[in-house]
Amino acid sequence: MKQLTHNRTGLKGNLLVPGDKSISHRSIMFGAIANGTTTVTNFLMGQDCLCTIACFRKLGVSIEEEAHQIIIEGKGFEGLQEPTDVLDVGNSGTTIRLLLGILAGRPFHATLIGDHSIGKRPMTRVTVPLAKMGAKIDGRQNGEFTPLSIRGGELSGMNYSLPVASAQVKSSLLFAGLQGKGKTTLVEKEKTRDHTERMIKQFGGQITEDGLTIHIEGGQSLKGTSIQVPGDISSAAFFLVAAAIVPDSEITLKNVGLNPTRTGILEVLEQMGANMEIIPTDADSCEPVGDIVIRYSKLTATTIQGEIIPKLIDELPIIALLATAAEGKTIIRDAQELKVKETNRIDTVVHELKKLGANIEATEDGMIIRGGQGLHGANVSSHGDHRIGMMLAIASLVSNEPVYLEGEEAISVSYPTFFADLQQIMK
Ligand code: SPQ
Repeated sequence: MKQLTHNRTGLKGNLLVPGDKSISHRSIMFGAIANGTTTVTNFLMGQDCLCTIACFRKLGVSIEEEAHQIIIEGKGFEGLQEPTDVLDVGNSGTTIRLLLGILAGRPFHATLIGDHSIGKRPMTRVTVPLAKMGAKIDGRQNGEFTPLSIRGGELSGMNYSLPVASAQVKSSLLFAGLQGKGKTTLVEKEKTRDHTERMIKQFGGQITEDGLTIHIEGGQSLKGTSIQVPGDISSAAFFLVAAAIVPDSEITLKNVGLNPTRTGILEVLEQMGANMEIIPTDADSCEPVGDIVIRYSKLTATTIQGEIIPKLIDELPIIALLATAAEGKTIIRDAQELKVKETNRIDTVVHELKKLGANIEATEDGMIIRGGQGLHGANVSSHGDHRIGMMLAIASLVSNEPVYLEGEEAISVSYPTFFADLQQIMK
């Protein structure tokens, strides 16, 4: 159990949050399937992305770390080799779902496993459409859960409407579409993060987007490039909320990714009355980046629903904490996808914040939080979910008694330097 700091005032300073997790995963995957050398700077050395590196090494790809860069020697899709060992994705949903799309077109067999949490996350959302394109995939409970085994091969393009708003499903099918015969057309339910689409273009591929419809031609070959990974807005979110709710705070988060498919948290902070400035910077990146200055302020409740949900899906645990500090009733709707993340994030957020005295209730597709009452001490748990662990660490800053966190090691999945960064703004 880790004793967390409580009753803080005045968080101050500048922070450079680590590289974006979604973009880091994709940089390895595209580097591996492109022809030539790809260099990646500001790669996130979190457990999830290290699992992606380990899986691609097992597929025969040379991936080295040199002078703070990751260097990938890609030999095209054809360069991937049948692994002699199981591919272990650890805790990472992104790794397993996107990897399945890549392996779907490879003429060999692979077995994919993950940790206890991965074993509970639904996979037919990718395995069913990949099978339609021609891949042979099986797994526990008819391919719903790991361990999964896949034998890829010749794929055909297809027209497919995604039944869930999911960047992982979309990206998996785009990787398969790149290898398929003919054109693949995908229609998204709602716009989700578009890092895969941007990266296809950055690696010299062709993809067209028209509202929620995406077209990709099969048989394309990609060319290695250099990728600058921006800071992860999902990691920055914990400190944005910390500064917004801890009295007398002012912090600046530098070099944060500001891709509009990810900035829902900024829209919510603005709606709630946060004192914030966003300063776009001119970076050599295909993703928009900028600095964010945020200060403590009085906050008011809001309603979060509809098409903004995919733009802040991973931030909903920390937004729930934000709402405990806002005057009035915050309602979160349309967020049923939270139930199939590393934990059921509706249940774990409600359960843990209640222990700290929050007035919060779960609904079928979200949460209702009545804010403005303050938090007290308790023993809390991450339940092995990195985002729950970090949310609770930020909650402790505004609790009036000590908070003890069990399972803090889960945080290394996406933010291995989280506690050191928190210390830096508490000096
Ligand atoms: O990789 P993983 O475990 O699925 O990670 C999470 C997270 O909180 O870091 C979700 F649990 O982020 C997903 C995100 O929720 C990362 C992601 C991506 O990189 O494409 C997309 C989202 O998932 P989904 O299921 O909505 O596509």
